[in-house]
Amino acid sequence: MNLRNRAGKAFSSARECYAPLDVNVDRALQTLAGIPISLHCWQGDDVGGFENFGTALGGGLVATGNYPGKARTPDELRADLEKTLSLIPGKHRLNLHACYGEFGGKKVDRDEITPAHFQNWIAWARQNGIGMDFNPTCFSHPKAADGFTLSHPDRAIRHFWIEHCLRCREIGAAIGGTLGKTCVTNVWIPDGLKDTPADRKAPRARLAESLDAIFQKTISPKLNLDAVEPKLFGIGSESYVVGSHEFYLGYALSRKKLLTLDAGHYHPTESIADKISAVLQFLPEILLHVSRGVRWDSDHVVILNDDLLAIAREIVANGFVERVHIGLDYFDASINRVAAWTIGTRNLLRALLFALLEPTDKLRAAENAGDYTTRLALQEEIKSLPFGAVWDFYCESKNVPVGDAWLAEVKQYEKTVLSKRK
Ligand code: RNT
Ligand code: ZN
Repeated sequence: MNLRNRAGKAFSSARECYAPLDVNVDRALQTLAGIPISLHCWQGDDVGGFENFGTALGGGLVATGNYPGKARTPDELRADLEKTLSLIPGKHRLNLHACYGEFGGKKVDRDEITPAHFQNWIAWARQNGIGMDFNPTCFSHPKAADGFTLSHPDRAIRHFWIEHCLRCREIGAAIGGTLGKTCVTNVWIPDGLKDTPADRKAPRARLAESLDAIFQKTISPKLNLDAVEPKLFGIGSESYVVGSHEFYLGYALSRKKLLTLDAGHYHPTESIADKISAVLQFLPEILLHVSRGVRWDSDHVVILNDDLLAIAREIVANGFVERVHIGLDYFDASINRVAAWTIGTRNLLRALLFALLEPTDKLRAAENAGDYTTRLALQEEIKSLPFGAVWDFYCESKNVPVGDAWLAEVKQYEKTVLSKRK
């Protein structure tokens, strides 16, 4: 029996297992095919970018490891992304940071960037039929070296970053317009303190004012949507982060912005899964940075664990697929970077598929009847349904490698392409 027949046969018997639970497997696969994941460009080169300032990675972001073969140029990064996209079922998106512009060897400062510096990326996205998202880069820069940007006490420095962020929104609009797919531009800043501040209020007041200045210009939400990303603590900002969760929740609500929930930005036992249905009572849309926190690091490669399943489940079971923009955010320099992208994205899709195969109606009926015994019993039994067969069939039907077959392709790519980058 060939692979296609085998996957097809396993799939038909899997479909039969889900039928008594009233789970429509075909509809689940259709829905999954319509959910784009925004792939973060920064996994490809350890958040390096293509500027010419010679500044090291900053803002508390640390990429550990020195696995060979990282992308050194935009063309290499695009080639690696193409390889990755060929191993992942469905149509996805690219999430680009401003420091990945193409500046032709010139020093173009962050307050000087224009859509022209991103033309190649936009053209590439168009060729590949994918949408794009965007991010100001408010770190790895001399004007962010003391740990403050939009909340900096120095007005001139604040204005520099305001100008950068405003330009990023305009670039986002150019991206959205050219591709005909709305761009989400996400503002994250590293501002914070290692030790106990004497003044927690003033930096927050300055941040609110800076954000208002950035968002003063009206940009059509068809072209670009603005998002703001909170964090509770970071490396070097253990005692105080200006843009905390409460700060940005209040900001997003009062200014009608998207809130970005990063899975690695909360206390270790605090899950963003529970926040989704809470904030979506009051906000029309949100952005997720799907990541994995491990102790003090917020950015490990996403694995198929309970946290990830819970996030996917909350999006799907509550009917939030249209209101939640899903992006990835992690960087691991200790393993093959194409594999890191592939593993995390495939896992996120598998979590979404698992959620789409949940017998939600049955679970809710049990819950509404007060029959928590049935709810728990079903929640546990569905864990051993043949979900893997459905996933394999999906990969097969989208012409991407089934099971771990993608790994052989990555190893081959490493041998023929990545290992040549010295
Ligand atoms: C940092 C934030 C932010 C960055 C990227 C590179 O803690 O999560 O989203 O990871 O902008
Ligand atoms: Zn993030």
